[in-house]
Amino acid sequence: MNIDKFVTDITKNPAKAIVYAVLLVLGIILIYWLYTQIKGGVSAIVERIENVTENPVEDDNLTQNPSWYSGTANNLFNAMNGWGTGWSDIKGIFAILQNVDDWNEIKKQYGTRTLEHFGYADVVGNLVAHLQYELDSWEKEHINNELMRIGSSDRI
Ligand SMILES: [Ca+2]
Repeated sequence: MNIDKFVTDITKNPAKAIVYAVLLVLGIILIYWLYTQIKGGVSAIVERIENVTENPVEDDNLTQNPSWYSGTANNLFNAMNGWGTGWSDIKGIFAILQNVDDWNEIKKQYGTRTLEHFGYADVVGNLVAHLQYELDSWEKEHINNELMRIGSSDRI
């Protein structure tokens, strides 16, 4: 675009100048909004990873055999990985949990894994992040009620 022609054009036509000004302001607002969304997403992931390391497990409180926790972490992963979600498997596992240490030990065993979604980006995250990604709002509410029952402050 010829700058001189552009300046002459908007000087002759103030309405056009107002339209350009409004578009410029909207553009700046959109860029700022995108920036806050990306920044918020990054800090949320870091926060979740820190939460996992901040939950110490009282071994004396564990109600299942030690091998059950790593097996259950694998079962939860398998229920979520790939197409669809094995909701009945996930629901059944949460019904077994009796206290916050049972839950924290599963989170510890789960660590950080990668969910493969064919045709979509893979999802790297911990157990809480993966449940948030996989479950619908009704399922999340059910899991949050279970987390409250066992005395965990985690929410999906
Ligand atoms: Ca899935």
